[in-house]
Amino acid sequence: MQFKRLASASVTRAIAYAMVLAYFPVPALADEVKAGDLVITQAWSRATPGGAKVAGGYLTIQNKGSAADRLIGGAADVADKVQLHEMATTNGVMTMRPLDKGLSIEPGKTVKLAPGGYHLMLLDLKSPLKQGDKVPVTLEFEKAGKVKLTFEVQGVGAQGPAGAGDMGGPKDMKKMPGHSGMKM
Ligand SMILES: [Cu+2]
Repeated sequence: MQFKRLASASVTRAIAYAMVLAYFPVPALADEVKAGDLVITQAWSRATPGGAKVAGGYLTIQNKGSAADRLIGGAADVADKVQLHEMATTNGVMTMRPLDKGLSIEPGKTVKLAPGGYHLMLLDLKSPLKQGDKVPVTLEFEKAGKVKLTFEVQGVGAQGPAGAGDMGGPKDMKKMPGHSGMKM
């Protein structure tokens, strides 16, 4: 029965390993940008199909300080404008609206801009985004000031940065009005 015991031990180990991986996904994007008390990671965007003139921008912002900061805007060479948006469901319909007052990053908190929620919107793209592109974007925070980042462009249907797996966002982005059909 020696073999059986060994086999089950290795299965147990494999399961434990898989669980560890599930809880601590290996970050595929090592780029970490620090600006004052803010740490920004996983900045990514999505390839634009056809002649789409808008693209979303997603990232994770951690505030390690003791005071709130606020993301108030951004700019990118590739786009005419960069806006901060919020996606919400109103009467069963997904809509989005610009956050005119910016987005507060409370001390000790991590704010995620992701499909289906807060996001940056790159408007009037000068050229389409292609998978693998690295798009420089400058964000502006009330306290941390201007912060330069690079958005790594993922595939058209990506729900998260490379290697991060399913981020739990809505499965069917194509049905969302606004992102594909928005004209501004
Ligand atoms: Cu938007």
